[in-house]
Amino acid sequence: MSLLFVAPGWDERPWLNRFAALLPGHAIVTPATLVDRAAVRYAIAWRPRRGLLAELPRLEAIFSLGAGVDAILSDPDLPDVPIARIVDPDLTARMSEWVVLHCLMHLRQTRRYERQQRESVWDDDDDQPAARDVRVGILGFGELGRDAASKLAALGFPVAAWSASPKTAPAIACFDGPAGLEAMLARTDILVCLLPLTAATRGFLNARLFARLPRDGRLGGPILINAGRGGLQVEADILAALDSGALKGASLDVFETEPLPRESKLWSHPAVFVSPHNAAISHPDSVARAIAAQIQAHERGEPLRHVVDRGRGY
Ligand code: NDP
Ligand code: OXD
Repeated sequence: MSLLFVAPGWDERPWLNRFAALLPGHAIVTPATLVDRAAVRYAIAWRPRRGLLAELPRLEAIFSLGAGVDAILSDPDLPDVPIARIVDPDLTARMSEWVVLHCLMHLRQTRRYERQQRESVWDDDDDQPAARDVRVGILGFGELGRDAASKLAALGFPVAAWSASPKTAPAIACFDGPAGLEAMLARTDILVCLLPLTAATRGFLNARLFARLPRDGRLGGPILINAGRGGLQVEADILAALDSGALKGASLDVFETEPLPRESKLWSHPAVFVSPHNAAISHPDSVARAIAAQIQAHERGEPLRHVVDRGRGY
C-alpha cells in the first residue's frame, strides 16, 4: 500500500522523512518514483498536475497540504474520493500573526517611519489613532478568520466578520449574506480577506467593493489586507483605487499570478506591502502529523475530518 506525495517546487525531503517515520506501514512515493499506480491509496497534494490523481485507480482519499483546495478542485479529471484539507493550529497561528502584524503596520504607519528613517527625518507630528478607533472587517469567518478576529479584538480593534452562513462569537460583530456584506463594509477601515477562492468569490475584491468602504475613518482611507488567494483580487482595480484614494494602502500575500511578475506595479507602489504567499506556511512538523493522524483514523474505520464540500468549493 502506498502514499503519493506530490508538491511541485517544494523540498520533498523533510516531508518524506516525516511521513516515513509516522506511517511505517506505507511506502511513500513521489511522481518521480511512482511505478505501481494501483498501489496508491492516498494522495498528499499541493497543486498536483492536472489528471495525475485520476491515474490512481485505487485512490481512497486526497489530503490537501494547504488549507485552500482551489488548485486541487481546478482539476477537471479529479477522481470522486473525499478531499480533506488542513486545519492545523500551527498554520492558524501563523496566519493570525501575519494579519495582526499588517493591521498594526497600517495602524502605526510603518511605511511613513521607514521613509523618515531612510531620510534621517525626525517628525512626530501626526495623529496617532488607537486600535479602538480603527474598525476591522474580516471577509471569511472560518478557521483562520475566527482566530485572527479574536486576536485583533484582544488588541482593542472593533472587529466584525462576514461569512456565508450566520455565526455568533464573543466580542465580534457577525454578518452574513449580501445584506450583511453591505453593513460590514460600511463599518470597515481595514478590510481583511480570508475567503477561499471559489466560483462565488473569484474577483470579489474589485472596484465596486472598494467604493463601498468608508473614506472618513481614522486611517485617512480604507486598507485592504488579502491573504486568501490572488484570484479573489482584481489587481488593476487595487492599483486604480490606491491612486484615486478609494484605498489608502494594501498588504497582499497572494496574487493573480504567482510568483508576482517582476513588471507588476504592486512591487514598487509606496502604499503596498508584498509578501510571497507565505502568510501561513504548512510546516512539515505539524502538518505531516495531522495528515498521518487522519490516515490512521481512516484505516481504523473512522470518518475523515475537514472534508471539502465540492459543491461549495471549500
Ligand atoms: P474555512 O473554510 O474554514 O473558512 C472559509 C470562510 O469563508 C467561512 O467562514 C465561509 O463561510 C466563508 N465563505 C466562503 N465562501 C463565501 C461566500 N461566497 N460568501 C461569504 N462567505 C464565504 O477556510 P480557512 O479559514 O481555513 O481558510 C481560508 C482561506 O485562506 C483558504 O481557502 C486559503 O485560500 C487561504 N489561506 C492562505 C494562506 C496563505 O499563506 N496566504 C494559508 C492558508 C490558507 P461559512 O463559515 O458560512 O461556510
Ligand atoms: C494554504 C496556503 O492554502 O498556504 O494553506 O495558501
